Amino acid sequence: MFTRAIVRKPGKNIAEGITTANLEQPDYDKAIDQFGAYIKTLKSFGLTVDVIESSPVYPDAHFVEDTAVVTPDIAVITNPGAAARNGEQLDIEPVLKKYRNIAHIKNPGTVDGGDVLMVGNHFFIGISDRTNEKGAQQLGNILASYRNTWTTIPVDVGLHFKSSVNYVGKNTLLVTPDFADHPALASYEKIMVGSGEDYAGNTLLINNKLIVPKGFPETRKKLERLKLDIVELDMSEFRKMDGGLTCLSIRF
Ligand code: CIR
Repeated sequence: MFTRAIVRKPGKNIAEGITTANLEQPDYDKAIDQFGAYIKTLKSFGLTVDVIESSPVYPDAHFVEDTAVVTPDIAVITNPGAAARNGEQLDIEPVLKKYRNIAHIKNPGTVDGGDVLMVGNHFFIGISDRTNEKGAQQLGNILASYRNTWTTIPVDVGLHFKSSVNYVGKNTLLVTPDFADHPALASYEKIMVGSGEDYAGNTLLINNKLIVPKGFPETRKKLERLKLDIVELDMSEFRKMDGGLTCLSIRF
C-alpha cells in the first residue's frame, strides 16, 4: 500500500523541456488544470501528497518520478541521465529525507526513475539513453542489500522502460507490442495496449486502482477485465513533452 506521493508543480517554462513528441507546445493553464486533477485523484486514493513549488530553472522538474526510486526501505536519489535535468534531484532529496534513509546514484552511473519498475520486491531496470549499466548496477546493489531482486532490460524504443511497460496488478503487465514477447517478462500475464495506443502503456497502479490516460478506449476496455476501479485523466499537455501518468509523482 502506498500512503504518500511527492509531486512538483509545473512551471511557466513547461514548453522549454526536452521532447521528441511532434506535437504543439503545451498550454500552461491547461497543464495546471490537469496537474490539479492528478493530485485530486491521488488524494481520493488515500495518499497524502507533498506538493513542491515549481522550478524556475528546470522546465521538466514536474516529472519528479525520474529523480528518485523509493522502496519501503530506502530512497535512492538518482543521477538523471539528461544533462538538462541533472540537478532536479537536489530539490527532492530534502523532502524524501523526512520519510526514508537516503542513498545516491553517482557518476559515471546515471539512472532516471522512469526506467525503474517495481513489481513487489523485484525491480526491472531499463537500460536507455538515460539509464546506463553502471547506474543500474549501483541501484541494483542498493536494492539487493534490502533483499530485493533486480534485472536489467534494454529500452530501444520510447523514452523510458515505463513509457512502454507497467505493472497493473494481478501478476499482469500492461505492455506495448515492442515488449510483448520479451523473455525477461515471460513469468507475467500480459495485457497488450490497443492498436495505435502505445501512450496508454504508461498507466499507473495505486493501491489496487488504476489511472489511465484519457483517449485510449481499446486499452481501457482490455484493462476492465482486471476488475479494478479505473480513473481516466487527460494528460494531453504532459504528453506533448514526452511525459505521462507515472512521471508526475513519486509514490511510496
Ligand atoms: C524528459 O524528456 O526527460 C521529459 N520531457 C519527460 C520525462 C518523462 N518522465 C518519465 O517518463 N518518467
